Amino acid sequence: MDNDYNIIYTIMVQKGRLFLTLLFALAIASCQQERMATPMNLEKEYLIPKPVLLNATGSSFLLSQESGVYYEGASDELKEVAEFLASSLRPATGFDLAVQPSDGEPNVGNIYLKLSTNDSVVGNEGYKLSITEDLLEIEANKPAGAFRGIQTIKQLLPEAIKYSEKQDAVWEVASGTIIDYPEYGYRGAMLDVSRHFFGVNDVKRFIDHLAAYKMNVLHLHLSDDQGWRIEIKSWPNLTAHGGKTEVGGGGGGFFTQDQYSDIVKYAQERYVIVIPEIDMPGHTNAALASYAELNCDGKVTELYTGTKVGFSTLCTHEESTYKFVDDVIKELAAITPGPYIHIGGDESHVTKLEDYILFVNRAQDIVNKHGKQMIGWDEVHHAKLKPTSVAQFWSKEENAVGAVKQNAKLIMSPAKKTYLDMQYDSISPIGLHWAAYIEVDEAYNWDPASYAEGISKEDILGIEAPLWSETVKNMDNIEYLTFPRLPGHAEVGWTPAHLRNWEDYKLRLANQKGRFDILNINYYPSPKVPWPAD
Ligand code: TNX
Repeated sequence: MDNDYNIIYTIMVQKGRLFLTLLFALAIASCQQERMATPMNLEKEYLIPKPVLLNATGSSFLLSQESGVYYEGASDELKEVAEFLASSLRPATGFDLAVQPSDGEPNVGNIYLKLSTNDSVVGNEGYKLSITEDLLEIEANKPAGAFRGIQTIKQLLPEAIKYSEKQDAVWEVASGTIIDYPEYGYRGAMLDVSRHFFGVNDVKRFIDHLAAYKMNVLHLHLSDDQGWRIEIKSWPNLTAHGGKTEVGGGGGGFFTQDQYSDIVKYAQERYVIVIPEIDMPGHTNAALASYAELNCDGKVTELYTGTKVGFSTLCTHEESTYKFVDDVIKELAAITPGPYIHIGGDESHVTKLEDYILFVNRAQDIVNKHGKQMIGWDEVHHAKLKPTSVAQFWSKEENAVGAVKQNAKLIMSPAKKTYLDMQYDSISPIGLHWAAYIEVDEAYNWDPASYAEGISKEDILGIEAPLWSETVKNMDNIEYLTFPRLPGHAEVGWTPAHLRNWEDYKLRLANQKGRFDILNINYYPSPKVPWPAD
């Protein structure tokens, strides 16, 4: 009896093993199949933002150890873009990807970047990508366009391209043609480094996120009641004292001008401009605590680590205030190659309207005097805006319309749609909800040109998604609120409204999960998005 059982048991174990072995073999085969499935249909690829025109040709291009990155002609800038592409593909592929000039099409198997004579359709940031079995070619009017095009190439390659170590993958791209260019010239995000301070490396990582989705503006909110975050050499106490703390009483911090310039350069290499904001005449407690002469009563205030708004103001009828504004703007303009300086202008609840108007008018002149265009939050419409000035719509439609009536342009940042610091829903662990709860579909489903009555596409430079940091303390927090909403904002700014559709977009967004995971992005796994299983 015992023996019988033993025999039966042995047979079962052996069968079980056989079964497991078979299962294992099948699993490996299917993995390999997945790994080896050559991308043949460009139309099936998951791109964000969705390109304007795409045409699949049913074969594929293979990047190999033999591939190089060639660039046409003598443009140093195009060479830098080529270098950027090569250096972002080298780690995961392990290929050499030598960068070389070439005055004609290179041999089979290479990447080729070239600058065309003016193609009026694709403009400054557009590109034409043509992928055949032989060649992967980007053609653009400007290096900026070629740079946007290489983001498309990176999205078309297997997601393993995002690893920083060599991966065992087949680096193929589906063939076809893409003609692509942005709907709006201004596509940005704002990071509030005042309420909580974030260092250079965090800001650079944030810039990488913007660049990956073809965004081109980083607005840095550099001063507020809780902290002054940029070194001003002629007013050193702004950072020495005013930069010392932050919301909740932490140690704060600030950027030296060298660190700021390093950020600007890093952004420039990614065709992102940095817009510095010094928020005035309200939101100025950090400055008022650092210099007595900025206060109407001539006394410094206490540093502030709470989250109230609207209680502080510069003394708008003292000349010393304008000397201060002039010095600050002068130093900032000198380290800001981009065309804009943001003077804030929001929620100046304790500044009388007539004083506010006087202040914004003078600040505008000062910004212009230092060769820059002024941006202000939508309340600046009360002042006499120049047509070169820009209002950032965040709260009141009538404010934005008021600015448009003065021929100023608009940046669209409606809080109900674009505020990255709004919670996704009532149980989001961080964020605020004074404007709305903004789920991922809500953030995506809107159109800047039809959002508000009295504002049309011609009035709009583009869109910006601001991340205020009252509740945001570290990079994990930044990413939780930024992802996965940011790619949607990028698409709203880039892709024409008639090509945008949530049902289609959510599948493309879901497909980004692998990339988020590889990059260790702490994203909110929204139930609205059909994420693939782990
Ligand atoms: C309003 S939006 C503010 C900021 C706050 C933000 C919080 C704007 C121009 N002003 O000072 O940080 O709400 O969401």
